[in-house]
Amino acid sequence: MAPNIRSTQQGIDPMTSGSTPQKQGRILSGIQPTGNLHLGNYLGAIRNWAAMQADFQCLFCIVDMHAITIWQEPAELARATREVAAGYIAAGLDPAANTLFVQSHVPAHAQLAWIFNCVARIGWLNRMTQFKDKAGKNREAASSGLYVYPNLMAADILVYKATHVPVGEDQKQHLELARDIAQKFNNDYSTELFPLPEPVIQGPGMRVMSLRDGTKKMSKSDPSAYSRINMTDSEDDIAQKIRKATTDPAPLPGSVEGLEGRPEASNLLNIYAALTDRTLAEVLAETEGWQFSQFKTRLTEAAVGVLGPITAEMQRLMADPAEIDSVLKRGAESANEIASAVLDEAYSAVGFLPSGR
Ligand code: AQP
Repeated sequence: MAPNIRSTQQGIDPMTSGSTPQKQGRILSGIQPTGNLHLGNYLGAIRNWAAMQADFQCLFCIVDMHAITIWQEPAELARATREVAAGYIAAGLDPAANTLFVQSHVPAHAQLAWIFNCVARIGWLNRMTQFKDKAGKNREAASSGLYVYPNLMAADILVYKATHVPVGEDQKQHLELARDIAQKFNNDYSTELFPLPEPVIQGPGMRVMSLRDGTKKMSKSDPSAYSRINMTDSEDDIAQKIRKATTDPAPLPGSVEGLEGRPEASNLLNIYAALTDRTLAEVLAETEGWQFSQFKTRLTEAAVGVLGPITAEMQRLMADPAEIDSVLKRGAESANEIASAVLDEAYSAVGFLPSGR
């Protein structure tokens, strides 16, 4: 059933509110609006976040400020921001029960990030492998925002005093840095303002790989449209992309060991297992000895079965941008309420005079 996105987000704190069951902590998670949402974002992140809603107070952010650390066409950034919002809602993140918002709508992220630019050491940032990966060979030409990206990510988390952060493998180092920043801030300013956020393993730790190359992550920015299944793809698109997915000549093995050295087969079978909520071993028991053509038909059915209703709901939402914008406005109000109070505490700890606002 489509969530009721018209209900109002209240500016209450569900962790302390008497009318809400006690939550285990506060989660902050986000996706960059850098292109089309894909199956990797769904299976590796959004689906797992949906499962956490009952136990945690969740803030689901669309991190547009992170996105522009690499050039984004303005009109495309705006489109992708609404698409991520639609994807969140359509995949079951309930904006009535959680806070769903755009990062740039909450100025406290940037304000706290500036303080963190002055807390984090250059040596810490120099160790970040993602900067090296994303900057590529010509580091001098990378934006300075890309370099301090982890300080902004620390601010995203700590401005809500988030206790838990769902992270994929590639973000673990940044979360460690956020903990180091929290610790150094607390030490430098003799405060206990910031909790040290804990990583949460996202579901089964699913990493979806490219359909063209089983050793590369499925990614929004991969130039090949055939490398990924988008959450807005039609049934025909999905069928065609799976049909064209790279494979090898051997039939499917009956055991996990039999997938060694077969990254494409391994990826497709992992996707099938995730889509059908089974283990890899269970899936291999079903598909042992199959040719890829037979398996691809079954995989397509599973992908269409899971993504079809989500895609339809995303399309309905994207046809009404005003509805999305009003959800995001309510989310920003709620997020600003928490973030501005934490920012005030941080300003006071640093010795900034009250602004009288
Ligand atoms: N292929 C993937 N498999 C599993 N999880 C994935 N995630 C992304 N790709 C996969 C998870 O989605 C969340 C949001 O990621 P992001 O958009 O903020 O950044 P990203 O990881 O850099 O995603 P992309 O698609 O690769 O974007 P670009 O191409 O812009 O860099 C994270 O939780 C991530 O783990």
